[in-house]
Amino acid sequence: MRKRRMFSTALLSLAMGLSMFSTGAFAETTNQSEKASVQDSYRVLIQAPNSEKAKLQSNYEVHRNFGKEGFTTTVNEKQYEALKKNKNIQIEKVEKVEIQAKSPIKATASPSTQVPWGIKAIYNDSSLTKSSGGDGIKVAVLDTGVDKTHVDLVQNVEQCKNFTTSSTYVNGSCADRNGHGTHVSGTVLANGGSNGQGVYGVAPEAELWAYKVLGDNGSGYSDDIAAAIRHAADEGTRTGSKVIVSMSLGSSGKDTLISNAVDYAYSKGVLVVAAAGNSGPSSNTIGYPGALVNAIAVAALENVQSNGTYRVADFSSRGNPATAGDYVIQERDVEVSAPGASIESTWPNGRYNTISGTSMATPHVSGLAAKIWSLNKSLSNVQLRTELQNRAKAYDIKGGIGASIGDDYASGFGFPRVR
Ligand SMILES: [Ca+2]
Ligand SMILES: [Ca+2]
Repeated sequence: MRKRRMFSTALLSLAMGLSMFSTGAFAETTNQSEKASVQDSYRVLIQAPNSEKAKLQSNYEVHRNFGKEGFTTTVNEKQYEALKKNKNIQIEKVEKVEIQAKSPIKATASPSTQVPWGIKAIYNDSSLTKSSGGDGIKVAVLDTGVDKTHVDLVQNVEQCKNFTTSSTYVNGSCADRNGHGTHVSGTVLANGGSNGQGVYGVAPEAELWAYKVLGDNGSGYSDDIAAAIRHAADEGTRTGSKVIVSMSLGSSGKDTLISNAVDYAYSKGVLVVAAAGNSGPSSNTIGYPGALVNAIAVAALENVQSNGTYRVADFSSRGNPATAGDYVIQERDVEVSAPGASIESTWPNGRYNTISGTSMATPHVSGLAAKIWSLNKSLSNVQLRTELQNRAKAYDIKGGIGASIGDDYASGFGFPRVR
């Protein structure tokens, strides 16, 4: 078995076919398809005419069925090469997607502060002692799962589902053996804990839908993510709820399944927030799904003042300079920025940790969106997005490489805040 590879902070190492799974995730892959060897397996999307489809599906176990968009399965190199020769079908590798965070520092039993700097910054209140708001808003965090018994989160966990192991999902299963999902969930809605000793997120009364779409190593497949996005939208419709999909993940490549799922969710009234990526500071390094027009791409700010404002972190992926400056969002534009460096939040086993990344910036915006929406439930997702943009314009970011007065390709419209 290939040894676990250490990730760089960025998603640049996403070369297709590289095996980046830890031992735990290997086991999951093996369960899904005994037919493919673990060493060189790919998740692929196959589109085929009905006659051909039946034959293929008897030979290759279907992982997910997307109807007209095709179906996904896991194949090895040899099978992949053979399928590529079949002129009757279209086959493409499914994009691998990763968390957008650097290595965590060190888990601790208690937080160094109950109100982390990012929460104070987004509230624009340096003496804030607790946060509030978000009641009734569902925040679907698509990530590595969550520690649903963490004292700071337990009251807010409403759904817990695993999309990585079956052709639908496993209800009640969202164990987080990575830490990333627990961390970003805490930034959205940690409530200080039932013991009153924990940390606060931005919107501590919002409800968490913990959708596990990434394995224990922080990597996952686009088909599972697309399925979870669609499920969040359908659950919003079924329950008559306002839903925010928060994705602290990304890849350098655009994926059709995720793009279509984001468009679907957006059309159903869901607000979609995603990390810009950690491949900065060069221009045009923004990752997907953040780069999609219907997703809000979030850049990361450091707790450092530069040029009179917070500073965009060097690692934060930049958008396209050619389409910046106009306060209009096109594909590959950064939309807003939020605290994403040295962020303290919840960690599995009731602990706390401090991490940096656009992964950490994203849940600040998702939490703010929940807080605003909870107070203005008549807003559509599009109106809520405009409100976030207007708040960002009110706090322009001018610090960091590529940041300047007005809409820029490093920070987007600026830093949206509570007030
Ligand atoms: Ca633009
Ligand atoms: Ca600016």
